[in-house]
Amino acid sequence: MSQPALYTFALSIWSAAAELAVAELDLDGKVEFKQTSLLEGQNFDPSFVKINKNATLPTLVANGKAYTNTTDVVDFLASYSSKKVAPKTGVTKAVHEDSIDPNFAFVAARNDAELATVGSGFANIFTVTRLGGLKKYAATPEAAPYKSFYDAKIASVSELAALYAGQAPPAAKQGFFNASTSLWDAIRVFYLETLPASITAGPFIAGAEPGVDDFHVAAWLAHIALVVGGEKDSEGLAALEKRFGPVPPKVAAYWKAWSARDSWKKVYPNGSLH
Ligand SMILES: N[C@@H](CCC(=O)N[C@@H](CS)C(=O)NCC(=O)O)C(=O)O
Ligand SMILES: *[C@@H]1O[C@H](CO)[C@@H](O)[C@H](O)[C@H]1NC(C)=O
Ligand SMILES: *[C@@H]1O[C@H](CO)[C@@H](O)[C@H](O)[C@H]1NC(C)=O
Ligand SMILES: *[C@@H]1O[C@H](CO)[C@@H](O)[C@H](O)[C@H]1NC(C)=O
Ligand SMILES: *[C@@H]1O[C@H](CO)[C@@H](O)[C@H](O)[C@H]1NC(C)=O
Repeated sequence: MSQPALYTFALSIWSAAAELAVAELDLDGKVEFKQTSLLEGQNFDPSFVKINKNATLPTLVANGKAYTNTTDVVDFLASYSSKKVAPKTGVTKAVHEDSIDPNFAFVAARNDAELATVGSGFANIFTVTRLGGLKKYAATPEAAPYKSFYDAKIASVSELAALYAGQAPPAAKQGFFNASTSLWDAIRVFYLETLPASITAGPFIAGAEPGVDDFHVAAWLAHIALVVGGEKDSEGLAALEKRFGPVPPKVAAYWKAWSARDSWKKVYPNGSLH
């Protein structure tokens, strides 16, 4: 029987949840990693869209069955491993709500000043390069069966590129600022209230050792820390404090417990958050 194939990318937020699961569940060497560069838009290769109609990472294929979202991928890994950890609770669902989408946080801007910063940085490069890959794949004959997916994706990524290029109509820009403001308001609530409330005995949500919820939440929190200015894990708590005020003690203990683990060091090499 062939190994499960796990499609990930080193800079992808949700791939990190699956990668933490692989490391924590002693599945290293038991899963075949297939690097898929989001930067180049490789996820838009029609052969991948055929596997996952939403073209997102992580994706896992085992015994001909595709697991196409992070929750299903991590649950598969947890059931595949002989090491047993605490199963997911409502926290996994909560951290995946669109209202606190960490991928949107990476590209969001609440005002002109933030738009100028984000629109001239890595988020812009990422938008332009993936749009290039997207258009290239969309033009191939193999893409024809998925035309509506490609059309919708090209429209939404082009809209972001236009915002960054200063070419979006004022109403679109204001709508983007509004959506970004709502996003950060919801992130603040999750980070300051939902997360600490979900940690009971600590340091992890599941207790002394990480469980399924923790793989998802760690990936989310690491990325939010990056977006608010913590490039390295050693700078994460200070960056979070600067944006949101004093770090809830349970969250500080959570961060320290995670960043000391071998799995974390593997997924965030050299402490570089993503
Ligand atoms: N709801 C999805 C979200 C996954 C997702 O957005 N993945 C990002 C990478 S972290 C992605 O593949 N984005 C590709 C794209 O938007 O084209 C899940 O839980 O798996
Ligand atoms: C694609 O995303 C939509 C919206 O999030 C979801 O309802 C649908 O189940 C996803 N499809 C797959 C194949 O993951
Ligand atoms: C993940 O995909 C499964 C199967 O398509 C679906 O039932 C589930 O609702 C999805 N979960 C999330 C969080 O999108
Ligand atoms: C943005 O939010 C403001 C204040 O809540 C509101 O007045 C305005 O209509 C919104 N604009 C758009 C385009 O969503
Ligand atoms: C680790 O980080 C340091 C400081 O940011 C950098 O100089 C070094 O090249 C990095 N090493 C690796 C292996 O990424």
